[in-house]
Amino acid sequence: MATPAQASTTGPFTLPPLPYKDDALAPFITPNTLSFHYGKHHKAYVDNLNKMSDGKPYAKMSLEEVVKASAKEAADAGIFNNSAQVWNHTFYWNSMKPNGGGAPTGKLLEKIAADFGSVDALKTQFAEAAKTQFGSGWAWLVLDGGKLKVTKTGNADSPIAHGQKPLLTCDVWEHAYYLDFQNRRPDYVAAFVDKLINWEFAAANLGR
Ligand code: MN3
Repeated sequence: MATPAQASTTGPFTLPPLPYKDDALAPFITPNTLSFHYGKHHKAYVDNLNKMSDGKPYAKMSLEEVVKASAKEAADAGIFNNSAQVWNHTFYWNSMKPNGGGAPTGKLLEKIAADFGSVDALKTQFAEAAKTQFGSGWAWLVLDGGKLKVTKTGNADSPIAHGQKPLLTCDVWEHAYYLDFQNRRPDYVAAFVDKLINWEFAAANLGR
């Protein structure tokens, strides 16, 4: 029983709509998980960011600019954590699609073959990063200095704060999977890699 999320109505930062219906990723990610993860967690980051940035120069910046600027200011860790979590979550929703998984094509496939050897090698590395991120965080496929790499970040941290260009991400905070998989993070990660990845989104992020 999903509760429709309320769009934030105060402040410059908004909660973007989910790119699919809340039952679109079932049975791997259920409407119950999406209603909490998107409707509560993601929304709370937006609301917190609006409160924390009120009256500050950050309120006039784009979300991506806020992430990059606040990453350099230790005193603005709260702004960084909430802005990066807003950005990371929107990117995560788009990294998945109904009937996802499979394999990429075209330029992305060629680039993966060049930088990882094969799609299976990339999938294995990505799953390993997602499973071994200690505690809360994210696994990523990024473009870094012209080369595709698998990375992981802790808590709210985001590759966009480190000069890398993300192509895909998997949220490995417990709130992403605990209602559906309990402590079985490896099963959630396997479902993400095999059934949910949106390779068209990754290809669009790689660019032409
Ligand atoms: Mn999350």
